[in-house]
Amino acid sequence: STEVSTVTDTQAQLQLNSTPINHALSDVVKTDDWSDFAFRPIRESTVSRAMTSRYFHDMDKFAVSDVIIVGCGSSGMSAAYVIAKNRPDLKIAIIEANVAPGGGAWLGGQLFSAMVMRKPADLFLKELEIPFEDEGDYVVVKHAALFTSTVLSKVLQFPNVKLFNATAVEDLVTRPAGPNGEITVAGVVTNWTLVTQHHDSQCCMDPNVIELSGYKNDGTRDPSKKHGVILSTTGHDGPFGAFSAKRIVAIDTNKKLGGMKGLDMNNAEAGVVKGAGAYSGVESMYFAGMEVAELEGCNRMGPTFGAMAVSGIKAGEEILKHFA
Ligand code: AHZ
Repeated sequence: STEVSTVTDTQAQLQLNSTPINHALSDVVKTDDWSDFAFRPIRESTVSRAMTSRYFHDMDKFAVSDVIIVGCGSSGMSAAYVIAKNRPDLKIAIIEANVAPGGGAWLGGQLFSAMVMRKPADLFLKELEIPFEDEGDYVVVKHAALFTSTVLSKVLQFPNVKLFNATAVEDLVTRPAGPNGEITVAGVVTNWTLVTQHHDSQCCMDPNVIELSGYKNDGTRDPSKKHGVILSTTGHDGPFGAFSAKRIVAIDTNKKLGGMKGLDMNNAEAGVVKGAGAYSGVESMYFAGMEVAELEGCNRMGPTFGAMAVSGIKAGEEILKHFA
């Protein structure tokens, strides 16, 4: 009888093992040991061409862009989402110096996972269908990476958005905009970030440019068209951060860099949202996120991200009004 029971156990075990497992390849793999599995054939040069042809097509397509977003952190991504969702006809180029887009929003703070957002920023999370715990005045996303990966995936799926990562903005293209020395920004100067980091060790490695739309061949504005804009969201000062804010005060001599002040969550988040949007000193230039704190001298807020999302949304809305 012991033998019979063993057979029954083994049969039950086999039964369990043969429970169908559903996955993407179930329909093509029909053997237990995957001996029938094979990839389709490919040439190495085909892979190379698949990448390069698309990259250079995109460089060509976005050489003139309607919106150039500098920096792909939480504020830049939030702005890109709002602009791209509302205006699928605008060409939006996002330039990110890092290989990994997302800026500081992969962790909540001090390498901790959870991301805090003060209400009403939870409305943006609801729109993006990002789950959170409701703690009354604030909400918590279980991992900052869940926020960042979700916004990023939505932004990247818009056909009118191109992310150029591992690419640094090295300067702004400027043009005269009035009789009294007024200027407008008309594009960005770009380079591979690895090149940007080595200008002091190699002889001249010239950059590339992305121009804003709405200009004629002689560099003057085409009055029949809405001109493009730059939104800078490069975060607070650092090796790359506060890039456009620092450049703009060198260009606009009436403006002094405010400099980010000490941590005060309530004042910082209100200040950054208030200061987000069009920069009055230089036409076509917009700011959001922590770069606003550097430009205008707001406090920092530390690890609470509501103002990053909301300042991006606010700047995005102003840009949409410009194109309306
Ligand atoms: O790599 C930078 C980052 O991903 C990128 N960036 C900076 N300079 C650039 C340049 N060209 C291209 N010259 C550049 N890319 O900009 C991104 C900025 O993202 P971030 O997350 O640092 O900025 P944010 O303002 O969106 O979010 C700030 C989050 C912070 S910092 C903070 C505090 O210190 O108190 N608190 C919060 C919530």
